[in-house]
Amino acid sequence: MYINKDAASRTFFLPSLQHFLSGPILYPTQLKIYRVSAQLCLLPQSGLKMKFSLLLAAAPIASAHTIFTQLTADGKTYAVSYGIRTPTYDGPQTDVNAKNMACNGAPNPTRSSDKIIPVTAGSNVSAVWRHTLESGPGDVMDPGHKGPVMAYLKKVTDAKTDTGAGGGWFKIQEGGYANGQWATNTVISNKGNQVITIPKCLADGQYLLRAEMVALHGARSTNGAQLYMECAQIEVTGGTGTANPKTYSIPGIYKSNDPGLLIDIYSMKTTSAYTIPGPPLFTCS
Ligand SMILES: [Cu+2]
Repeated sequence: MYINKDAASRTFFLPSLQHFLSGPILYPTQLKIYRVSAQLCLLPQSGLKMKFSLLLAAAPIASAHTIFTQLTADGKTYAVSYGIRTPTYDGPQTDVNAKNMACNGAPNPTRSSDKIIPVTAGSNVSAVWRHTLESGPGDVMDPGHKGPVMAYLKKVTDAKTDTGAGGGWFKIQEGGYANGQWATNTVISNKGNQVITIPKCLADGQYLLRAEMVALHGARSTNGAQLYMECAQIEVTGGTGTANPKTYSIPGIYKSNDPGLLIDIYSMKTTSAYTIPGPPLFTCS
């Protein structure tokens, strides 16, 4: 079983196991984690040994967290990290009140970019998600990571330097839970592409495009939701400029006890309703 040697990867093991084991949910106290060079071996202390063997044989789990690594805009897919503030480690943000909830950052080493990507208002762009900066389309995120997917914009004077923290944000895309399917799983099956329509009614100029996936496998406890986000630096042209979106602060759009962030997803049924966190969706009409 090959996974990140970082201790944080322990947190992904449990949802992975929960995904593959339909029966009991395993908690850390039931497991002993052995570190063998770059590999981690999980050995059950009792009980589930046979299921474990099957799991180890059948499913080398290599996809844990995720990163918005590159943008496709106006038919062009830009290089990984081009115009996007990508981290070298794919960990989540978990404190909804942290400044780094805006465009990622510590504890994940997040790098700036001196590039700005041109985008035509009214077009669809794709935020491309990958497990790591080196992963391909078959390795987007562990499918046991289930939750909503969202995108936000903020108009800025200088997209290369604006930290993103503070007011000015509005939501332009969201997906939650419908018919037993989470939006994150739709992105995974779509080869990591989160399709986002850039509203036609925007004013031209520079924006930060914040794409976000949320994993709720640990969200039964406060701050257990894992939020993944990066900001792309874009220049919008062709907008009609008629938009006057109500804007919100990041941090500020989420509370740790939001029903969409503090939730036991394993008790949900196919027909269960789910409340997507954050402000209402902005649309032009
Ligand atoms: Cu993860």
